[in-house]
Formats: sequence, structure tokens, C-alpha cells
Amino acid sequence: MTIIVTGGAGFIGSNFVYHMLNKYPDYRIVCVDCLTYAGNLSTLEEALKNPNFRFCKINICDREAIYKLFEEEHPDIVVNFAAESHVDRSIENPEIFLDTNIKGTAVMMDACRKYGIKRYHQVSTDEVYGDLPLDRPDLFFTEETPIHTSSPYSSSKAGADLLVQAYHRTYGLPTTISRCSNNYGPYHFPEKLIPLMIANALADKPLPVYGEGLNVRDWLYVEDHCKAIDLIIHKGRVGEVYNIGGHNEMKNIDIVKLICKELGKPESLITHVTDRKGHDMRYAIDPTKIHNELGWLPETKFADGIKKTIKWYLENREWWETIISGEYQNYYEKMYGNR
Ligand code: NAD
Ligand code: TDX
Repeated sequence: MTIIVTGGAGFIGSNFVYHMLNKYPDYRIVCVDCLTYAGNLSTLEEALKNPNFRFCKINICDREAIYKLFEEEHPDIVVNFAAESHVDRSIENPEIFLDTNIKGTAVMMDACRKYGIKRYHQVSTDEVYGDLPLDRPDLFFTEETPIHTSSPYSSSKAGADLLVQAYHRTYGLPTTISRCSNNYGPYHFPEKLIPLMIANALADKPLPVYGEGLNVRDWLYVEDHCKAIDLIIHKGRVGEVYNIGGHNEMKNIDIVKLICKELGKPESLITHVTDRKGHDMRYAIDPTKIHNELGWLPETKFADGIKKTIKWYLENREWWETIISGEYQNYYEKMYGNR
């Protein structure tokens, strides 16, 4: 079995690479990643020692290079994680989101059509459903919830999802789509809420909470997401969408306070800054379908997952300190300097 994992040098993709290499010692895992600011080869240091693993620095929009790779590897399965993933960056500059998230998805699926594939899996997001109101805790996103996006990021992911469904219906491509809630855990890029707050708190820097911090996200430990995708690619029904979520809704402000508590830092570091434009209020996934069909359930409780995550950031300072000392610093100044 050969699996192409795109975006495998990023947060969730790298966790998936390690999950698959550990669980299936006879699988060949080929990582395709062009190493944007969010991709980091050092994350794959251990994987690179494994003879069943190959890393290819390729942009998923590069049709010629992708076709050549398919000719070399004859993959059975493609799992497409590669994406521009940060909502704030999409608000600043949407174009690259359209290129990678939509066009790149089309190129990957065209290669699957041309060379044949057992399964193409698209890693999507709960953000394609838009948001839910705070005063209706009874509402959840199901797979039937209409697509209703808010940001250029979520719109580009929704565009990709629609293309995947079109390729399934029009060309009979054997596709599946998963829409997961917010992930957290090791190798999470420090522009995202949880790792940003951990890094800033450790440096006694202000903790920039957008608006009042009342927005709700449904947090899932990254390993649980990887296990769900593993189940879908092996046992999920072709043509289907599966929602993945932790039933773990939390307000941003409560997450930030919890991180302060765990690190023994004062809540006075919390600084309320200008809200994100078009900021989604609440995400909440109903994971009944994946539970009933594939037996998936989240295994890591948030109280344990956040402790493990903080421990990982304490023990792997070099990984994130290298990132935040580089070009990322310019981005940070631009984003938060005037807020
Ligand atoms: P990330 O930003 O950490 O990683 C993205 C990876 O894709 C990086 O390694 C980057 O170099 C690579 N990449 C970007 N553009 C590329 C291109 N054109 N060609 C090849 N490689 C490219 O993202 P993440 O948080 O790991 O998210 C992975 C996927 O999961 C994305 O599709 C995202 O939409 C989805 N998702 C993320 C979350 C979350 O909470 N992080 C939740 C649900 C879904
Ligand atoms: O500095 C911050 N302050 C703050 O209050 C940052 C970076 C974020 N926030 C808020 C915005 C959101 O309400 O925290 C919440 C989480 O923000 P992000 O970490 O940027 O994640 P989010 O916008 O929810 O999107 C994430 O989950 C869905 C991923 O980045 C997406 O790729 C995924 O699809």
C-alpha cells in the first residue's frame, strides 16, 4: 500500500505521517509538501530515518511534477492535507488560498483520474458550515448542514469540497471528505490560538485575545483526528462526507486562562485586541455519523490533551523558537503591532 500524504510537513499532516508509519509498518508513505512558511522539514526528522518514508518537495499546483510523482509511485490512496490554513492570513491576502486550496486540489484529483486510485481523501474543515449562534447550544453541524462560509479561507476550502463532490459524480472518482473541528497538539504552528498563547505566556508577552474572547471552538486532540482519517480511508463509504469533532466546546478566553493557570502565569497578560473581521461565533460538530458507521470516538479528554500539549511545547522549545525568531516575526509585528 502506497499513500501520498500532501501537506505532511505541517501540523496535522505530520502527525498523520507518524501515526501511519507507526501503525502500518508495511505501508509506504510519500509526503508531498512545498514547505511554505507553515511546513517544516525538521518536524519529519524521525520519519526521514524510516525506509518506508519518502519526502518530495513539490507544490500541489505543479501539475507536471505531481504527474511525474504518480508515475514513479503508483499510489493507492491520496490524503490531501496541503492547504493554506490560517484564517487571518486569508483575510490579509486571499489569492494564495484560491491557488493552493482550490487549484491544488483539482491537480491532485486530476492525477488520481489519470493514473487511477483506490481512494482520494480530502481533509476539510467545520468552517465550511459557517458558524452557529451562541444562544442556541442545541444546534450542531451535521453533514447535511448547508455550506455557508465566512472567510476567504473557509470559502476556498468549501470550493475544494464542491470540486471533490463534482469529481466523484462526474468522473466517478472514489472520494471521501472529512470535516473536522479545531485541532491542537504537537507541531501546531505558533500563529494559531493555543501554541501562540503558550509561546507568548512563556515569554511573558501579551496574550492577544480577539474581542471579548467569547467565540467558541470545538477542540480535538490531533491524534484523534488522525485516527478518524485512518478509519475513513480504510472503511469509509466512497462519495461520503464525515464530520469529526470532540464534543469539547470552549470559549477562547477560557482556553487562554487555562493556559495561564497551567504555566503559572498571571491573567494580567491577557490583552483584548481588535476582533477578527467576520469572526465566526461558534463551531460545534455532530460526529454521530462517523461514530455509528465507523465506531470512531474521541479518546483524549481536553484536560489531558492540553497538559500533554503544553508539556510538548516546554520540551521542544527549539522547534518553535526557531520558527518565531525567523520570518514569522515580521508577520507577527504586522498582525498585532497595530491592534
Ligand atoms: P498547516 O498550515 O500546519 O500545514 C499545511 C502544510 O501544507 C504545510 O506543511 C505547507 O508547507 C503545506 N502546503 C501549503 N501549500 C502547499 C502547496 N501548494 N503544495 C504543497 N504543500 C503545501 O495546516 P494544518 O493545520 O496541519 O491543516 C492541515 C489540513 O487540515 C488543511 O487542509 C486544513 O484546512 C485542515 N484542517 C485543519 C484544522 C486545524 O485545526 N488546524 C481543522 C480542520 C481541518
Ligand atoms: O491571536 C489570536 N487570538 C484569538 O483570539 C488568534 C490567532 C486567534 N484567536 C481566536 C480566533 C478564533 O476564534 O481564537 C480562535 C481560534 O483561532 P485560530 O487558532 O486561528 O483557529 P480558527 O480560526 O478557529 O481555525 C482553525 O480551525 C479550523 C484552523 O486554523 C483552520 O485551519 C481549521 O480549518
